Amino acid sequence: MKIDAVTIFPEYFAPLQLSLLGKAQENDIIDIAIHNLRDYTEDNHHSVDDTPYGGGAGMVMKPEIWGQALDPLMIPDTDLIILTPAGKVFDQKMAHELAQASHLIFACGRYEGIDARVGQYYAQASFATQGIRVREVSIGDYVLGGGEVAALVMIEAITRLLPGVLGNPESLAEESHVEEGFLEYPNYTKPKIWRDLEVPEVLLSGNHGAIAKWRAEQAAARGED
Ligand code: 6GU
Repeated sequence: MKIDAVTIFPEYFAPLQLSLLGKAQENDIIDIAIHNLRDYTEDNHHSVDDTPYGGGAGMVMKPEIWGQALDPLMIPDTDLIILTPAGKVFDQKMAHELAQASHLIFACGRYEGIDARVGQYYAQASFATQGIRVREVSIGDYVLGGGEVAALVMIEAITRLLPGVLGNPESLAEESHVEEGFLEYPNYTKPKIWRDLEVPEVLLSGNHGAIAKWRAEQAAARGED
C-alpha cells in the first residue's frame, strides 16, 4: 500500500518510523511519503491560508496550493481522504474498507479547514472514472487543531490490518469478535497474586471450555457499560 500525507507540519508524522509501522516500511509492505504543503506555495511568505468569503472567524486553506500539492499524487486507484471534524466518523468498518485500497492520500487541514472546492474538484466524474474517490473523514466528535493526529490514528488502524504488519496474526483473528460487537474480556498474566488481587480461578483451571464461557460472559458484561 502506498500512503501520502500532505501537511504544513511534517514533523507530526515522526512516530510512523516507530514499532510495527517502521518495520512495515523497512519490509516494503507500506510506502509512506510526507509532503510539506508549504513547498507548493509560490509567494514570498509561503502563505497557505486566507480569510473566508462571507466573513467569520478564522482562516481557510487556499485551494490553488492544495491543487499543486495533490495533482502529482493523483494516480489511478486512489482514495483521497480529507480530514475534517465535519466528515464521516472513522470506525473499524471503514478501517477494513480502506485496508483494501492501493493508494491513500491524507489531506491534513488546519485552521477552519480547506477550501471546499478542493474536495469538489477531485470528486468530479473525470477523476471518478480513473478510480479516484474522495472522502471527508473525522475521527470522532471533538475538535482537534488539525488533521495530522487524525491521519496518524487512521494510518495506524488501517495498516495493522495489512498482511505481514502485525507480528501475530492471531491477535487480528481474535479481534474480529470486537468488530462483531463483542468487547474483549479482561486479561491477566503472572504473578497469580498482585497486591492482594488474585487472577480469576477459572483461568488457572486448564478447562478450556470453562475459560471460553467465562471470557464470553465477561466480554458481554463489559459491553453493557
Ligand atoms: Cl479529521 N480534524 C479536526 N481538526 N478535528 C477533528 C477531526 C479531524 N476528527 C475529529 N476531530
